[in-house]
Amino acid sequence: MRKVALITGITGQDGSYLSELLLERDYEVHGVVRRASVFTTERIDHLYQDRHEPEVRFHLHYGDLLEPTSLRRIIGEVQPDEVYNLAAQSHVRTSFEQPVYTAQVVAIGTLHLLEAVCDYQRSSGRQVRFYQASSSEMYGKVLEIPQNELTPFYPRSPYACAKVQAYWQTINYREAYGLFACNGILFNHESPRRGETFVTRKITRAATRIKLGLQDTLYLGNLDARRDWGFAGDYVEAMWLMLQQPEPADFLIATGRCHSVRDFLTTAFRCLDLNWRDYVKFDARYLRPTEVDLLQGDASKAREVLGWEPKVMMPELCRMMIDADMSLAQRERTLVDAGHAVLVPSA
Ligand code: NAP
Ligand code: G4F
Repeated sequence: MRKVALITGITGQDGSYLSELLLERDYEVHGVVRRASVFTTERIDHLYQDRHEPEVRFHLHYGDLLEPTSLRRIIGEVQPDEVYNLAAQSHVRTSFEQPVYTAQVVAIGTLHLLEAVCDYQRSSGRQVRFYQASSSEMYGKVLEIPQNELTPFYPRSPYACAKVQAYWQTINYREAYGLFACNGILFNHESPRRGETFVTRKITRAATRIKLGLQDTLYLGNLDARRDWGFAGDYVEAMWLMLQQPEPADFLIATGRCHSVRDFLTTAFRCLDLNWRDYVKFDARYLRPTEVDLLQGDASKAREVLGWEPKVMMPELCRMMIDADMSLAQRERTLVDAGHAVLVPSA
Protein backbone atom coordinates (compact mmCIF):
# COMPACT_ATOMS: atom_id res chain seq x y z
CA MET A 1 0.00 0.00 0.00
CA ARG A 2 1.27 3.49 -0.87
CA LYS A 3 1.90 5.62 2.24
CA VAL A 4 0.10 8.94 2.66
CA ALA A 5 1.85 11.95 4.24
CA LEU A 6 0.38 15.26 5.33
CA ILE A 7 2.73 18.25 5.63
CA THR A 8 1.89 21.56 7.30
CA GLY A 9 4.23 24.34 6.16
CA ILE A 10 4.57 22.69 2.74
CA THR A 11 5.21 26.06 1.05
CA GLY A 12 8.25 26.71 3.28
CA GLN A 13 11.89 25.77 2.76
CA ASP A 14 11.68 22.40 4.53
CA GLY A 15 8.21 21.57 3.22
CA SER A 16 9.50 21.75 -0.34
CA TYR A 17 12.51 19.48 0.27
CA LEU A 18 10.45 17.02 2.31
CA SER A 19 7.81 16.84 -0.43
CA GLU A 20 10.50 15.98 -2.98
CA LEU A 21 11.94 13.28 -0.73
CA LEU A 22 8.55 11.68 -0.02
CA LEU A 23 7.48 11.74 -3.68
CA GLU A 24 10.78 10.07 -4.60
CA ARG A 25 9.90 7.37 -2.05
CA ASP A 26 6.53 6.78 -3.72
CA TYR A 27 4.36 8.53 -1.09
CA GLU A 28 1.13 10.33 -1.80
CA VAL A 29 1.84 13.83 -0.45
CA HIS A 30 -0.74 16.30 0.85
CA GLY A 31 0.05 19.80 2.04
CA VAL A 32 -1.74 22.50 4.02
CA VAL A 33 -1.59 25.91 2.34
CA ARG A 34 -2.75 29.24 3.78
CA ARG A 35 -4.78 31.48 1.55
CA ALA A 36 -2.88 34.67 0.65
CA SER A 37 -3.48 37.49 -1.81
CA VAL A 38 -0.47 36.37 -3.85
CA PHE A 39 0.81 32.90 -4.77
CA THR A 40 2.99 31.38 -2.03
CA THR A 41 3.76 28.12 -3.82
CA GLU A 42 6.96 29.16 -5.59
CA ARG A 43 9.07 26.53 -3.78
CA ILE A 44 6.72 23.69 -4.75
CA ASP A 45 5.46 24.79 -8.17
CA HIS A 46 7.75 22.24 -9.85
CA LEU A 47 5.90 19.46 -7.99
CA TYR A 48 2.42 20.58 -9.01
CA GLN A 49 0.36 18.03 -10.92
CA ASP A 50 -2.82 18.80 -12.79
CA ARG A 51 -5.58 17.01 -10.91
CA HIS A 52 -6.83 15.52 -14.19
CA GLU A 53 -3.61 13.55 -14.70
CA PRO A 54 -4.05 9.76 -14.36
CA GLU A 55 -2.00 9.32 -11.18
CA VAL A 56 -1.87 12.40 -8.95
CA ARG A 57 0.36 12.02 -5.88
CA PHE A 58 0.72 15.67 -4.86
CA HIS A 59 -2.26 17.57 -3.42
CA LEU A 60 -2.73 20.93 -1.69
CA HIS A 61 -5.52 21.85 0.74
CA TYR A 62 -6.46 25.24 2.12
CA GLY A 63 -6.11 25.30 5.90
CA ASP A 64 -4.42 27.03 8.79
CA LEU A 65 -2.90 25.86 12.09
CA LEU A 66 -5.04 28.51 13.75
CA GLU A 67 -8.26 26.95 12.47
CA PRO A 68 -8.76 23.52 14.05
CA THR A 69 -11.81 22.67 11.95
CA SER A 70 -9.75 22.98 8.77
CA LEU A 71 -7.14 20.59 10.20
CA ARG A 72 -9.79 18.03 11.21
CA ARG A 73 -11.44 18.23 7.80
CA ILE A 74 -8.14 17.75 5.97
CA ILE A 75 -7.03 14.84 8.17
CA GLY A 76 -10.42 13.16 7.71
CA GLU A 77 -10.18 13.51 3.94
CA VAL A 78 -6.51 12.62 3.56
CA GLN A 79 -6.32 9.76 6.11
CA PRO A 80 -2.57 10.20 6.59
CA ASP A 81 -0.09 7.59 7.79
CA GLU A 82 2.42 10.29 8.67
CA VAL A 83 1.94 13.94 9.65
CA TYR A 84 4.86 16.39 9.53
CA ASN A 85 4.17 19.61 11.43
CA LEU A 86 6.51 22.13 9.82
CA ALA A 87 4.23 25.19 9.87
CA ALA A 88 5.38 28.10 12.02
CA GLN A 89 5.99 31.81 12.25
CA SER A 90 9.63 30.80 12.09
CA HIS A 91 11.49 34.13 12.22
CA VAL A 92 13.06 34.73 15.64
CA ARG A 93 13.44 38.54 15.31
CA THR A 94 9.82 38.85 14.11
CA SER A 95 8.63 36.89 17.13
CA PHE A 96 9.63 39.86 19.33
CA GLU A 97 7.32 42.07 17.23
CA GLN A 98 4.49 39.51 17.12
CA PRO A 99 4.84 37.42 20.29
CA VAL A 100 1.18 36.51 20.74
CA TYR A 101 0.64 35.55 17.11
CA THR A 102 3.87 33.52 17.14
CA ALA A 103 2.80 31.67 20.28
CA GLN A 104 -0.62 31.00 18.79
CA VAL A 105 0.73 29.48 15.60
CA VAL A 106 3.75 27.67 17.04
CA ALA A 107 2.39 26.42 20.38
CA ILE A 108 -1.41 26.42 20.15
CA GLY A 109 -1.36 25.53 16.44
CA THR A 110 0.66 22.41 17.28
CA LEU A 111 -1.85 21.55 20.00
CA HIS A 112 -4.72 21.89 17.51
CA LEU A 113 -2.94 19.47 15.19
CA LEU A 114 -2.08 16.96 17.93
CA GLU A 115 -5.72 16.95 19.06
CA ALA A 116 -6.97 16.45 15.51
CA VAL A 117 -4.51 13.59 14.91
CA CYS A 118 -5.39 11.83 18.17
CA ASP A 119 -9.13 12.13 17.54
CA TYR A 120 -8.66 10.75 14.04
CA GLN A 121 -6.64 7.83 15.44
CA ARG A 122 -9.38 7.04 17.97
CA SER A 123 -12.26 7.25 15.52
CA SER A 124 -10.57 5.46 12.62
CA GLY A 125 -8.54 2.88 14.57
CA ARG A 126 -5.57 3.69 12.30
CA GLN A 127 -2.14 4.62 13.61
CA VAL A 128 -0.68 7.99 12.63
CA ARG A 129 2.99 8.93 13.04
CA PHE A 130 3.63 12.56 13.98
CA TYR A 131 6.75 14.69 13.46
CA GLN A 132 7.18 17.99 15.31
CA ALA A 133 9.63 20.59 13.97
CA SER A 134 11.42 21.48 17.19
CA SER A 135 14.36 23.84 17.19
CA SER A 136 17.85 24.37 18.56
CA GLU A 137 16.60 27.84 19.53
CA MET A 138 15.10 26.08 22.56
CA TYR A 139 18.65 25.75 24.00
CA GLY A 140 18.94 29.55 23.84
CA LYS A 141 21.41 30.66 26.48
CA VAL A 142 23.25 27.38 26.22
CA LEU A 143 24.05 25.50 29.40
CA GLU A 144 26.61 23.17 27.77
CA ILE A 145 28.63 22.93 24.54
CA PRO A 146 27.90 21.02 22.39
CA GLN A 147 24.20 20.55 23.07
CA ASN A 148 22.57 17.10 22.99
CA GLU A 149 19.08 15.68 23.60
CA LEU A 150 19.60 15.93 27.38
CA THR A 151 20.82 19.54 27.50
CA PRO A 152 18.30 21.71 29.41
CA PHE A 153 16.42 24.39 27.48
CA TYR A 154 16.80 28.13 28.17
CA PRO A 155 14.67 29.84 25.49
CA ARG A 156 15.52 33.46 24.64
CA SER A 157 12.68 34.61 22.35
CA PRO A 158 8.89 34.35 22.10
CA TYR A 159 9.50 31.94 19.21
CA ALA A 160 11.74 29.68 21.30
CA CYS A 161 9.36 29.74 24.29
CA ALA A 162 6.51 28.66 22.00
CA LYS A 163 8.67 25.89 20.47
CA VAL A 164 9.43 24.61 24.00
CA GLN A 165 5.71 24.36 24.68
CA ALA A 166 5.11 22.50 21.40
CA TYR A 167 8.03 20.18 22.21
CA TRP A 168 6.52 19.18 25.56
CA GLN A 169 3.01 18.91 24.15
CA THR A 170 4.36 16.44 21.60
CA ILE A 171 6.00 14.34 24.34
CA ASN A 172 2.86 14.51 26.44
CA TYR A 173 0.69 13.17 23.60
CA ARG A 174 3.20 10.33 23.20
CA GLU A 175 3.09 9.46 26.89
CA ALA A 176 -0.58 10.17 27.61
CA TYR A 177 -2.21 8.72 24.47
CA GLY A 178 0.47 6.46 23.00
CA LEU A 179 0.80 8.64 19.90
CA PHE A 180 3.82 7.78 17.75
CA ALA A 181 5.19 11.32 18.07
CA CYS A 182 8.78 12.51 17.58
CA ASN A 183 10.53 15.82 18.08
CA GLY A 184 13.31 16.62 15.65
CA ILE A 185 15.50 19.21 17.37
CA LEU A 186 16.98 20.68 14.23
CA PHE A 187 19.84 23.16 14.21
CA ASN A 188 19.89 25.94 11.59
CA HIS A 189 19.57 24.54 8.10
CA GLU A 190 19.75 26.58 4.95
CA SER A 191 19.57 26.23 1.18
CA PRO A 192 18.96 28.25 -1.98
CA ARG A 193 15.28 28.10 -0.93
CA ARG A 194 15.89 29.72 2.48
CA GLY A 195 13.70 32.75 3.19
CA GLU A 196 15.51 35.95 2.24
CA THR A 197 15.30 37.52 5.71
CA PHE A 198 17.38 34.80 7.42
CA VAL A 199 20.98 35.82 7.74
CA THR A 200 22.67 33.29 5.39
CA ARG A 201 20.33 33.94 2.47
CA LYS A 202 20.36 37.67 3.15
CA ILE A 203 24.15 37.51 2.78
CA THR A 204 24.29 35.33 -0.36
CA ARG A 205 21.56 37.37 -2.04
CA ALA A 206 23.29 40.67 -1.24
CA ALA A 207 26.82 39.48 -2.13
CA THR A 208 25.74 38.33 -5.59
CA ARG A 209 23.73 41.51 -6.22
CA ILE A 210 26.72 43.60 -5.12
CA LYS A 211 28.95 41.64 -7.51
CA LEU A 212 26.65 42.55 -10.41
CA GLY A 213 26.25 46.20 -9.41
CA LEU A 214 22.61 45.85 -8.32
CA GLN A 215 23.24 46.84 -4.68
CA ASP A 216 26.05 48.60 -2.85
CA THR A 217 25.46 48.03 0.88
CA LEU A 218 24.39 45.17 3.13
CA TYR A 219 23.04 46.10 6.58
CA LEU A 220 23.42 43.47 9.30
CA GLY A 221 23.17 43.14 13.08
CA ASN A 222 25.26 40.92 15.37
CA LEU A 223 28.17 39.36 13.46
CA ASP A 224 29.50 37.49 16.51
CA ALA A 225 26.59 35.04 16.80
CA ARG A 226 27.68 31.48 16.10
CA ARG A 227 25.50 28.85 14.47
CA ASP A 228 25.73 25.20 13.44
CA TRP A 229 24.60 25.54 9.81
CA GLY A 230 23.62 22.49 7.75
CA PHE A 231 21.80 21.85 4.47
CA ALA A 232 17.98 21.59 4.52
CA GLY A 233 18.05 18.75 1.96
CA ASP A 234 20.05 16.60 4.41
CA TYR A 235 17.85 17.51 7.37
CA VAL A 236 14.50 16.49 5.86
CA GLU A 237 15.88 12.99 5.43
CA ALA A 238 16.36 12.85 9.22
CA MET A 239 12.70 13.85 9.70
CA TRP A 240 11.58 10.95 7.56
CA LEU A 241 13.96 8.48 9.26
CA MET A 242 12.53 9.38 12.70
CA LEU A 243 9.07 8.25 11.62
CA GLN A 244 10.38 4.92 10.22
CA GLN A 245 11.76 3.67 13.57
CA PRO A 246 10.10 0.91 15.62
CA GLU A 247 9.63 3.27 18.61
CA PRO A 248 9.03 7.02 18.76
CA ALA A 249 11.83 9.19 20.20
CA ASP A 250 13.36 12.66 19.99
CA PHE A 251 16.52 13.35 17.99
CA LEU A 252 18.94 16.26 17.65
CA ILE A 253 20.07 17.00 14.07
CA ALA A 254 23.20 19.11 13.48
CA THR A 255 26.56 19.11 11.71
CA GLY A 256 28.56 19.45 14.94
CA ARG A 257 30.52 22.43 13.58
CA CYS A 258 29.80 26.05 14.34
CA HIS A 259 30.76 29.30 12.61
CA SER A 260 30.08 32.96 13.27
CA VAL A 261 27.98 35.19 11.04
CA ARG A 262 31.31 36.91 10.25
CA ASP A 263 32.76 33.55 9.06
CA PHE A 264 29.77 33.04 6.79
CA LEU A 265 30.19 36.57 5.40
CA THR A 266 33.87 35.96 4.70
CA THR A 267 33.15 32.64 2.94
CA ALA A 268 30.32 34.10 0.85
CA PHE A 269 32.15 37.24 -0.32
CA ARG A 270 35.35 35.27 -0.93
CA CYS A 271 33.45 33.03 -3.40
CA LEU A 272 32.99 36.21 -5.45
CA ASP A 273 36.51 37.63 -4.89
CA LEU A 274 35.06 40.43 -2.76
CA ASN A 275 35.93 41.70 0.72
CA TRP A 276 32.76 42.01 2.83
CA ARG A 277 34.29 44.83 4.89
CA ASP A 278 33.91 47.12 1.87
CA TYR A 279 30.12 46.66 1.78
CA VAL A 280 28.68 45.67 5.17
CA LYS A 281 27.28 48.25 7.60
CA PHE A 282 25.81 47.78 11.04
CA ASP A 283 22.10 48.41 11.65
CA ALA A 284 20.83 48.07 15.23
CA ARG A 285 17.36 47.19 13.92
CA TYR A 286 18.64 43.66 13.33
CA LEU A 287 19.70 43.12 16.95
CA ARG A 288 17.41 41.08 19.20
CA PRO A 289 16.39 42.06 22.76
CA THR A 290 17.86 38.73 23.88
CA GLU A 291 20.32 36.94 21.62
CA VAL A 292 21.35 33.31 21.25
CA ASP A 293 25.14 33.57 21.12
CA LEU A 294 26.18 30.05 20.21
CA LEU A 295 24.57 26.84 18.97
CA GLN A 296 26.53 23.66 18.28
CA GLY A 297 24.85 20.27 18.23
CA ASP A 298 26.00 16.75 18.98
CA ALA A 299 23.99 14.47 16.66
CA SER A 300 25.55 11.19 17.93
CA LYS A 301 22.16 9.67 18.77
CA ALA A 302 20.86 10.30 15.23
CA ARG A 303 24.03 8.81 13.79
CA GLU A 304 23.81 5.68 15.95
CA VAL A 305 20.04 5.04 15.83
CA LEU A 306 18.96 6.52 12.50
CA GLY A 307 22.22 6.06 10.62
CA TRP A 308 21.92 9.76 9.69
CA GLU A 309 24.90 11.96 8.89
CA PRO A 310 25.14 15.43 7.33
CA LYS A 311 26.61 15.41 3.82
CA VAL A 312 26.98 19.17 3.23
CA MET A 313 29.03 21.39 5.54
CA MET A 314 28.99 25.19 5.77
CA PRO A 315 31.57 26.08 3.06
CA GLU A 316 29.88 23.88 0.40
CA LEU A 317 26.46 25.07 1.56
CA CYS A 318 27.54 28.68 1.17
CA ARG A 319 28.93 27.98 -2.33
CA MET A 320 25.66 26.25 -3.31
CA MET A 321 23.65 29.31 -2.17
CA ILE A 322 26.01 31.75 -3.90
CA ASP A 323 25.73 29.83 -7.19
CA ALA A 324 21.92 29.81 -7.05
CA ASP A 325 21.71 33.48 -6.09
CA MET A 326 24.17 34.44 -8.82
CA SER A 327 21.73 32.98 -11.39
CA LEU A 328 18.95 35.06 -9.81
CA ALA A 329 21.09 38.20 -9.83
CA GLN A 330 22.04 37.64 -13.47
CA ARG A 331 18.35 37.52 -14.39
CA GLU A 332 17.80 40.77 -12.46
CA ARG A 333 20.79 42.34 -14.23
CA THR A 334 19.31 41.43 -17.61
CA LEU A 335 16.00 43.07 -16.64
CA VAL A 336 17.73 46.20 -15.38
CA ASP A 337 19.82 46.45 -18.56
CA ALA A 338 16.58 46.20 -20.55
CA GLY A 339 15.20 49.20 -18.64
CA HIS A 340 12.98 47.38 -16.13
CA ALA A 341 12.88 48.29 -12.44
CA VAL A 342 13.66 45.44 -10.03
CA LEU A 343 12.60 45.23 -6.42
CA VAL A 344 15.49 45.51 -4.00
CA PRO A 345 15.05 42.97 -1.19
CA SER A 346 15.24 44.68 2.19
CA ALA A 347 15.53 42.02 4.85
P1 NAP B 1 9.64 28.59 6.69
O1 NAP B 1 10.37 28.55 5.38
O2 NAP B 1 9.47 29.89 7.39
O3 NAP B 1 8.19 27.96 6.42
C1 NAP B 1 7.16 28.06 7.36
C2 NAP B 1 5.91 27.44 6.77
O4 NAP B 1 4.84 27.55 7.74
C3 NAP B 1 5.39 28.16 5.50
O5 NAP B 1 4.89 27.18 4.63
C4 NAP B 1 4.25 29.01 6.04
O6 NAP B 1 3.27 29.31 5.06
C5 NAP B 1 3.69 28.07 7.08
N1 NAP B 1 2.82 28.70 8.06
C6 NAP B 1 3.08 29.78 8.83
N2 NAP B 1 2.02 30.06 9.61
C7 NAP B 1 1.07 29.15 9.33
C8 NAP B 1 -0.24 28.91 9.79
N3 NAP B 1 -0.82 29.70 10.72
N4 NAP B 1 -0.93 27.87 9.30
C9 NAP B 1 -0.39 27.07 8.33
N5 NAP B 1 0.84 27.25 7.84
C10 NAP B 1 1.57 28.28 8.34
O7 NAP B 1 10.31 27.59 7.73
P2 NAP B 1 11.35 26.39 7.47
O8 NAP B 1 12.73 26.95 7.52
O9 NAP B 1 10.91 25.58 6.33
O10 NAP B 1 11.18 25.57 8.83
C11 NAP B 1 10.19 24.54 8.95
C12 NAP B 1 9.89 24.31 10.42
O11 NAP B 1 11.08 23.93 11.11
C13 NAP B 1 9.36 25.52 11.16
O12 NAP B 1 8.44 25.06 12.13
C14 NAP B 1 10.58 26.11 11.85
O13 NAP B 1 10.20 26.83 12.99
C15 NAP B 1 11.32 24.83 12.18
N6 NAP B 1 12.78 24.92 12.27
C16 NAP B 1 13.48 25.47 11.23
C17 NAP B 1 14.86 25.50 11.30
C18 NAP B 1 15.68 26.08 10.17
O14 NAP B 1 16.87 26.36 10.41
N7 NAP B 1 15.13 26.24 8.97
C19 NAP B 1 15.53 24.96 12.42
C20 NAP B 1 14.77 24.39 13.43
C21 NAP B 1 13.40 24.36 13.34
P3 NAP B 1 3.40 30.61 4.10
O15 NAP B 1 4.23 30.18 2.92
O16 NAP B 1 1.99 30.89 3.75
O17 NAP B 1 4.05 31.70 4.90
O1 G4F C 1 19.34 33.54 10.30
P1 G4F C 1 18.73 33.91 11.59
O2 G4F C 1 17.58 34.85 11.56
O3 G4F C 1 18.37 32.54 12.30
P2 G4F C 1 18.04 32.14 13.82
O4 G4F C 1 17.63 33.30 14.61
O5 G4F C 1 19.20 31.35 14.32
O6 G4F C 1 16.76 31.19 13.65
C1 G4F C 1 16.69 30.20 12.62
O7 G4F C 1 17.24 29.00 13.11
C2 G4F C 1 16.50 28.40 14.21
C3 G4F C 1 17.24 27.12 14.62
O8 G4F C 1 18.19 27.42 15.60
C4 G4F C 1 15.09 28.12 13.75
F1 G4F C 1 14.39 27.52 14.76
C5 G4F C 1 14.42 29.40 13.34
O9 G4F C 1 13.10 29.11 12.86
C6 G4F C 1 15.23 30.05 12.22
O10 G4F C 1 15.15 29.22 11.09
O11 G4F C 1 19.83 34.55 12.55
C7 G4F C 1 21.05 33.89 12.82
C8 G4F C 1 21.97 34.84 13.59
C9 G4F C 1 21.29 35.50 14.79
O12 G4F C 1 22.16 35.43 15.88
C10 G4F C 1 21.12 36.94 14.36
O13 G4F C 1 21.19 37.88 15.44
O14 G4F C 1 22.33 35.89 12.71
C11 G4F C 1 22.29 37.12 13.43
N1 G4F C 1 22.11 38.23 12.47
C12 G4F C 1 22.98 39.26 12.30
N2 G4F C 1 22.50 40.12 11.41
C13 G4F C 1 21.05 38.42 11.67
C14 G4F C 1 21.28 39.63 10.99
N3 G4F C 1 19.93 37.69 11.46
C15 G4F C 1 19.03 38.15 10.55
N4 G4F C 1 17.92 37.43 10.30
N5 G4F C 1 19.23 39.34 9.88
C16 G4F C 1 20.35 40.12 10.06
O15 G4F C 1 20.49 41.17 9.46
